[in-house]
Amino acid sequence: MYTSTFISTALFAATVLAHGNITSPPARQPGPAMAQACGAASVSAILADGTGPLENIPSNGSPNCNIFLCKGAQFADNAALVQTLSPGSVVPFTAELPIPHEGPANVSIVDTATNSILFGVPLLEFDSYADENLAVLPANNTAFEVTLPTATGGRCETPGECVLQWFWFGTNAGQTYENCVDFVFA
Ligand SMILES: [Cu+2]
Repeated sequence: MYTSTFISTALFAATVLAHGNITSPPARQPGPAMAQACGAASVSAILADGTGPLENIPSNGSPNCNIFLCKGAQFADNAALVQTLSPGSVVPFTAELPIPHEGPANVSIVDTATNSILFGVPLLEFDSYADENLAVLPANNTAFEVTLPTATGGRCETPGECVLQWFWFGTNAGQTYENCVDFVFA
């Protein structure tokens, strides 16, 4: 009994580990505020595999929890990670994609109050990202940069208002990935 439980647990872990995430700049992490908003199970799911898709993260159904905004991660847990960025500057990103799934991806500035893209369009878009049929992924899938808008209209000057969001949807896998970098313009 013990042995079979151990084996099935090990297999499960091997199956679910590692799909992809942003490694730099620092992205929002789960914490006590997320446990409060979304339930402890959602935090446990991310701690078990920080690269898993949104679809693997249970929500408690609370109106305070939106897994489809920053994977449910809350600003209150990440105030120390806020990046101060200059309008018009170039921001390099690194990502890891241990299990690629072909599909569209983008990086955009998202208004966290409305979960909508600011400044009109994504800063960077891929029609086809993380194509597992390629022998080697293009270098720009895991190292890329975005140029921030110069005309900010006074937006994104308050910590928590805006995030730089990396979004990727693996079409055949039916898996959605998001990581959010908290920032302010200054
Ligand atoms: Cu995956």
